[in-house]
Amino acid sequence: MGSLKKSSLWALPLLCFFIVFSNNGVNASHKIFPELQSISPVDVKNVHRTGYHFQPPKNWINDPNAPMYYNGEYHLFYQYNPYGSVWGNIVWAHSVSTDMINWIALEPAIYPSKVFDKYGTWSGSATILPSNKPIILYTGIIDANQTQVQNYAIPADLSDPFLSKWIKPDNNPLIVGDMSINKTQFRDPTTAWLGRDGYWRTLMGTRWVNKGIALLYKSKDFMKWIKVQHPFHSVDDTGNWECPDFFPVLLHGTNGLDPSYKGKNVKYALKVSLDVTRFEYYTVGTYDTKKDRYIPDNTSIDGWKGLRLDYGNFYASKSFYDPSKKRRITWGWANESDTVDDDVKKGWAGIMASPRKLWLDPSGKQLVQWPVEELETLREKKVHLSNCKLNKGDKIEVKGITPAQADVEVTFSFKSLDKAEPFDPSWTDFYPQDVCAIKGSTVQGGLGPFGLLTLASEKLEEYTPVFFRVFKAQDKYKVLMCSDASRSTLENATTMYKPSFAGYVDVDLEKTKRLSLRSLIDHSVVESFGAGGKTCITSRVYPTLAIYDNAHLFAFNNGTEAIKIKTLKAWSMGKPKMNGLFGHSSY
Ligand code: DQQ
Repeated sequence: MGSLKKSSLWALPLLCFFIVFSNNGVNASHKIFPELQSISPVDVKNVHRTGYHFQPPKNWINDPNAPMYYNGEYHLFYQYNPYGSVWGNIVWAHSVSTDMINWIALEPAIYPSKVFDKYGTWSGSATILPSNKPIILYTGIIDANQTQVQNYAIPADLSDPFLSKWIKPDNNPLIVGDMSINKTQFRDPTTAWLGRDGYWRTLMGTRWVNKGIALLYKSKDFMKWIKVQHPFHSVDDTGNWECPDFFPVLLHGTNGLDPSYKGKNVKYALKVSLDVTRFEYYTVGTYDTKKDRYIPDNTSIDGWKGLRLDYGNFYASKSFYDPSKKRRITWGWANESDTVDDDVKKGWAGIMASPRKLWLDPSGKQLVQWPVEELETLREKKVHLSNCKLNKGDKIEVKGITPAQADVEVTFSFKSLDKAEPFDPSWTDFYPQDVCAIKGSTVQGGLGPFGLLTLASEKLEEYTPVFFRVFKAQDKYKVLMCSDASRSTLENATTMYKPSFAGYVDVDLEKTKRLSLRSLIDHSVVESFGAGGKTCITSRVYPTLAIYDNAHLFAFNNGTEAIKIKTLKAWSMGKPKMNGLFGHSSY
């Protein structure tokens, strides 16, 4: 970090209280590499494997499928290649947990075996029927052209606490696209919800030419489904919609809702994953139950420039209602940013981002996400800093924890907004990521850039900065949050995808003059939550020097306005049980 002065570093410990103590405590999918998809890894490279994020012992993973809570167990299914570390041979791997942190791997629940899914078992969702019976809707591929139909599966034995075996009855498929449907782009059924009229409803993602569409199907008995003629929602020029997710959110408070909730004081959110950009976006809006249509609010941009659950490596997310804690939780696939060759060499690819509780912001305009509280059980050794001043060019090292596997929560404050840089009006047409690429962490600013340098090597040959920068636009301040992978690794300097991910943060700085940031750092992932989870960014990075005990963590300021670290708490994170018990050896 060229412009950060080392000399000022030594003075910093005098300016703040530093306490150390221990409390014991984008890859794409569907791209087929026939020659690579069944190469079993000889050995699995550990250096970038995560310590506490969800991943199987080896091989490729993509979308989270049918997350659910049932009789005391959380279930997570996911798209998995049992034979290699690139996409292909996809089955539904299955893991169970009582806390969403420690996982036991079971045998795959759903895999190609019948005429209605012989060529693939793709993504889908779980619904808990009123008699407390789980049922899964998933997409089956029935031929080499990738023709898609919708199937169901049910547990073989409801008294098995793990629901380890699933049956695919012979009356499948339940839904076959009619003549009007593009049958090779017709997939990923949502969790179903029950309307006042006694009909179940589910959505599928599709496209017509370049119009992205969420198709609605209705059923009285969950077996016979009819297509509602008009799309539930569609948007021109967004391309194929994958993995739609539709759910109600309460206007007030952070509790979640069952998808069939019929009370008052709700809004709805529709999230879609865009095949073309490999990003997701969502809108907040209303659900016209009479017309069976979703209408986004005019405060939500409906298209590629819309709000994202995460502005980084995060795709095909799926949420579920957890009745045990009355919350809605979302899971997303944090895809790799390295190359296919690297994945083959690593012997694995793909992790899940942390499970996040999600709710509606009091403004009613956006969703907020925060790692589930259970994650805090992994917090071990702790460092606490308070009231540290960071002048322009200062940085302070956070010592005493394991920076390669950590959880950091920090609140920055400042006295004035006067030094905020002007926002160039031409940037209005840019994605925030483009602005971050221009205004990176080394580009000196007024109010910011300030934030954290994560997974940093001692001499900063490698680091992933997560930071804020405040701009003054015509009528308001604009806060940019970046998670910039451009200097994250010395490896593959030219070929690796090293994006400067970014999003804007909708906060009223004039009132508070502070900004908070939480980063979950885990060897090859930095998952960050700005302003209490209003803006989230996940970066996948592959340091070569900043690994294990050689990784460092710093807080920095590179703007002329002095910044104060009001408080910073950082923890070493422990290692949960991760899919090791029954392993995947038998398939
Ligand atoms: N991945 C699945 C599809 C889905 C896509 C196939 C999204 O069902 O549309 O592995 O990543």
